[in-house]
Amino acid sequence: MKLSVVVSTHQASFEAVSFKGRISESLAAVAAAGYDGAELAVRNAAEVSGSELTALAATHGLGIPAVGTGQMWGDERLSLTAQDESTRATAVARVKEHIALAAELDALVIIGLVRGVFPDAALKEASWEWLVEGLRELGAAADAAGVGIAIEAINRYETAYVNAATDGLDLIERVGRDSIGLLLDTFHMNIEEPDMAASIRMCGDRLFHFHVADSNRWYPGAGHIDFPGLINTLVDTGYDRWVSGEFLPRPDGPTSIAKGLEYLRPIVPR
Ligand code: LER
Ligand code: MN
Repeated sequence: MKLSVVVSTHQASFEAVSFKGRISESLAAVAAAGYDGAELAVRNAAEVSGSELTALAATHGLGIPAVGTGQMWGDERLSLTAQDESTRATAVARVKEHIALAAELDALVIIGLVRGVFPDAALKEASWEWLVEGLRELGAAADAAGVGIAIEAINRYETAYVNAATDGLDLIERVGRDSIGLLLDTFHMNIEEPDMAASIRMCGDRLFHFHVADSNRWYPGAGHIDFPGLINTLVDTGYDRWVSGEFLPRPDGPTSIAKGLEYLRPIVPR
């Protein structure tokens, strides 16, 4: 398994990223800290260059496991379940640009809050249909581009769509596309999963990506999640993808990534 942390290519309202903007300096800091890669949070794929990012990551010897899309929701309120049809179409079109970027970077695309948050009660069924339709269209584009999509299970206080692993597996089955798998995030799992290790096992090879933050969303080791047990479970299930730190930059970005790696490196097999 390889270790990465999340950095944002631009300023963003989402807090749990290690660095924002000044991507060249951010990647240099992640590499200097000893990580294998940097996951990129990208609001608008049209504002970054895949070839420049590939070259920059290579300069620092870093892989890019995944490209996040959540800032489209966080900063522009674009979502796959927006009531307004043209907003949904824009969200799908913009995620397709992420898919093209991810193809250049050899990365996954993450579907987090771009799915939307809380539907109006009267629109609940329609909203789920919109979500399935949007994901089918994105899944087809991802299949054609040879890119994987990881749908993230996110806790109930942030969204009503897909809070736990079972919800994610149900949705994936409904969408019916091979390119789509799940992203589990220990911060959300600690709130939603009845048994975190059992949920990892339940996902099996549908688990495409793994976010780590401790119970307080600080770096792993700063709270009470049993990371050694969860990492052992990942190993047992044959997971050999990335473990990506998505935690608050506290007390500051450099300290958090250093402490996170100091804790994770001895327990995550290379
Ligand atoms: C994004 O990966 C995440 O975990 C969510 O909490 C975004 O709001
Ligand atoms: Mn996450």
